[in-house]
Amino acid sequence: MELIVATKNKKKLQEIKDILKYRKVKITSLADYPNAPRIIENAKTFKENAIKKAVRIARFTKRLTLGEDSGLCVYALGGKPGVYSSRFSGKNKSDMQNNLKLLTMLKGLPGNKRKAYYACAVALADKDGLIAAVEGRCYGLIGFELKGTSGFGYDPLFIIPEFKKTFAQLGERIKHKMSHRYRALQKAKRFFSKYIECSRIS
Ligand code: ITT
Repeated sequence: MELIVATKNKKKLQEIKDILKYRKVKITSLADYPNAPRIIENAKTFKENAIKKAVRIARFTKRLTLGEDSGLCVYALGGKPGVYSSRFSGKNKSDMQNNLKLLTMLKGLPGNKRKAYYACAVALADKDGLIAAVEGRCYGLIGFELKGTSGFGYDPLFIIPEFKKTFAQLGERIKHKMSHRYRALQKAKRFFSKYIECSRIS
């Protein structure tokens, strides 16, 4: 059995593999399908983008596909960077540049005004269309400086209040048990298991 993860982000792919822990499922990604169509992420919600990724790639490959769209939403910025998280400081800019832009925009804001959440939408589709779409969130605070080296994206700034540490300091063992991606994938797993069960029966 193969599951394509419709992503080009290697760190996101690794997190998905680590969280799903499927031993009998071969997890591939867009790196294995260089001719797959480019998905333009122009929807207003994470869920719509995730559905678009899953449905388009499943239609092209005729295989079970997982689409994932995620990002950071900061209350003081009206939910920004949101669906624009990966290109917050412009196209082809680095995670570091995105983090520095965020710090600049939040300059002068006290700790209690730095509330934020990570959101993750996961969609499953096969050649016949969408199977399910689910979402997960993880709440935290944006720090005053970058801390830690683990993870990717905004992890050096994203503080989990109960630990008073960023995801980048906490490391993957803790992140993968409480992240937005973990929560969305836990919900998606139910649909995935049912799908496998039905494919075995038919
Ligand atoms: P694909 O579209 O190819 O999957 P991408 O990196 O562009 O790759 P998204 O459009 O879903 O993926 O944008 C996700 C961005 O949100 C990501 O690049 C980070 O900036 C941020 N992000 C999402 N999840 C994160 C996490 O777990 N830790 C840190 N930053 C995260």
